[in-house]
Amino acid sequence: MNYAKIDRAVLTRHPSNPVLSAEHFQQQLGIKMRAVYNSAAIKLQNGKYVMLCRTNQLNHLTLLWGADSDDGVNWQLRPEPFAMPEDDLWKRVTRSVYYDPRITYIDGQYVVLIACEGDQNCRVAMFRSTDDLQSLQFINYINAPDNRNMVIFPEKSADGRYLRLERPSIPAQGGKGSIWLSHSPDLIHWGDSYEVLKTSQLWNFAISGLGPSTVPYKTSEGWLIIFHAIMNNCTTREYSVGAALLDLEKPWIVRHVAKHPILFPEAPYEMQGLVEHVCFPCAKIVEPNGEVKIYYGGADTVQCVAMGKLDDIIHACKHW
Ligand code: BMA
Repeated sequence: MNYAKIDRAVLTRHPSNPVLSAEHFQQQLGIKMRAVYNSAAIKLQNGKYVMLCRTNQLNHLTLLWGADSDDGVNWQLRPEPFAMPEDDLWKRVTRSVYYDPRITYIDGQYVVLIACEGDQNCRVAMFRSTDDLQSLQFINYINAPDNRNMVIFPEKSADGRYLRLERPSIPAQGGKGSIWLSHSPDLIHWGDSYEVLKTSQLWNFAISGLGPSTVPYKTSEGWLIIFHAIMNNCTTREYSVGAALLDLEKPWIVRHVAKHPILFPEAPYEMQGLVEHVCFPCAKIVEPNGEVKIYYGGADTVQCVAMGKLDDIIHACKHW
């Protein structure tokens, strides 16, 4: 029989998990929150780490809350959340939630994409920061509904265009379609789009949906992408974490994809919470020594980190 004989995990949950939770808000700031999860994290040019935390208040309305760290594991919450726009369109677009931030460093600035759900279904708001993520400046919404899970590549294409991965919702596919890639001359206007990875290429663990999750990382074997994968069953929707390598020149071509998740819900803080059986990544940081930190939400309730080695994840893409 030809099947992947998987003899070891490529990711290890950090023993400090969850690295941020509502309890940290209570301990550090004396504030009651309901949940903190699906947060973006990045290592700044100065070597410090910043997290943009998706935070649910007790009424489940969102705040985006900054946290700082010297090691990417122990986080200090800032005293106040980020100031967000206050205009009427923002209120309408984010009436339910704004969520699942992603941060890309490109052109000497941090570009932050945040999915928004409200009166216009899902749209993605783009912000930028030129002060090491101390503040965010709203730029624009960068899609007509319904599209989400957007991540911008950290480099432009050979012909000088920005690249993003995204997950447009396709009603004929139950709203949970494939990962796509689009191009832009200016980060605002997007097109020249290609389908990248379909649920049917992975079958069971991704059969109910897929979405790009973390900023692509360039390796000699291709652009490493991490995605979330959804499998509906009788009682739950399991969200696990997948990995693939995209062609360096034509990143809409999948060179290798792991046919098994590299992380799936097992720990109690992933199996139980506001939404059960969820590992949902929004960031990865690759250290100079090849250590990878994957930042993911557990059960839509707590913020977690899993550690691995770049070479092992590439191995999984090629051989699992
Ligand atoms: C997805 C997103 C994520 C969430 C997941 C599980 O559709 O909304 O933010 O973690 O569902 O509830």
